[in-house]
Amino acid sequence: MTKTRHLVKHIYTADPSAHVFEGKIYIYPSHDIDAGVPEDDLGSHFDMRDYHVFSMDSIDGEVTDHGVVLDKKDVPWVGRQMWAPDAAYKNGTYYFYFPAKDKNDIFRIGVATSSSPKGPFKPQPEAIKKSFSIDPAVFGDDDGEFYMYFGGIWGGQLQRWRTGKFNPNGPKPDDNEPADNEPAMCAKVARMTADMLEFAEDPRDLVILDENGKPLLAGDHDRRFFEAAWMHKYKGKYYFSYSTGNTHFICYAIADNPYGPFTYKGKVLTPVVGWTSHHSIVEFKGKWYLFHHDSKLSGGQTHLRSIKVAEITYRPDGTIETLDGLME
Ligand code: FUB
Repeated sequence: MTKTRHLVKHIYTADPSAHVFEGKIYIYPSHDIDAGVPEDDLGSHFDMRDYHVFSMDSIDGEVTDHGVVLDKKDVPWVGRQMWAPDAAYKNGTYYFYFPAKDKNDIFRIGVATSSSPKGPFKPQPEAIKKSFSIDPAVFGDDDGEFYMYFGGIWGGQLQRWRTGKFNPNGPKPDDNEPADNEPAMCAKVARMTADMLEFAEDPRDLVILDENGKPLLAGDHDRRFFEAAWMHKYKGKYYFSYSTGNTHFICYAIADNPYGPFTYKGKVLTPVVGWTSHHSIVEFKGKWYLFHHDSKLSGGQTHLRSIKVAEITYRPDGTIETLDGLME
């Protein structure tokens, strides 16, 4: 493989969540479209309406498009903007998790099921109770428990939930953010119920500490969580990776358990072409890969992105070598 390659060229795709199911790589991305909505800091231009699933037998191999697996018109609670999804497998069923704005324009997270990793997926009639914000990543631990990691600030509305209730007001998308010298807002984590359809507990804060054991500050834009949560396990440690949003890095932090606290460790990926950066990390046939996206194929248009893959390397101490977002 060259250092990186675009995987899908016939439609625009973003936010790839990759998993190994039935011996193949399955990718669950957003399906970017040009809906003609002007760009703003709330991400209104990301007005996606459905999802496709892709698979490949080998990392260099052909990518198969399995077509539309879930459409906005089939989900009764959804108003608009179907954003970054993920999938999980348990006991013969595949679960597809997706964020979307409800009819009140509040982001919620829904779930749909299928007997095949290819879908199509049948949605639950309601969003997951107590779900909010965006970018679900569902991680299955070795003991059989599953956890959802989620959240995203500005367009993802996390800052509007700081009191525990949704605050719809404010002239700017970021006006409920903490001050620069206050602890940064946290991603959220919740254990899933045995049937995978609900949260088994109220979502908790996923705290990221700096090298001195202090929570990262809201003003630390190069390191604090913004969106695009992902969890993987490597040599018994929990790796939480995420996007820093307005500084465009993919960073990671490590913990000894799925709830943390996590300690910041470094960058996985430097900025790509385009505003957003979003990823997943997965092991396949003994090697580790970063699935991500950029806007190169659309000439840099923020809302028209294309998914990619690149190999990642762990150093002997478990840290990850930083990849260049502009690599070819
Ligand atoms: O694709 C829409 C949003 O852009 C995602 O939910 C974010 O993570 C960012 O990639």
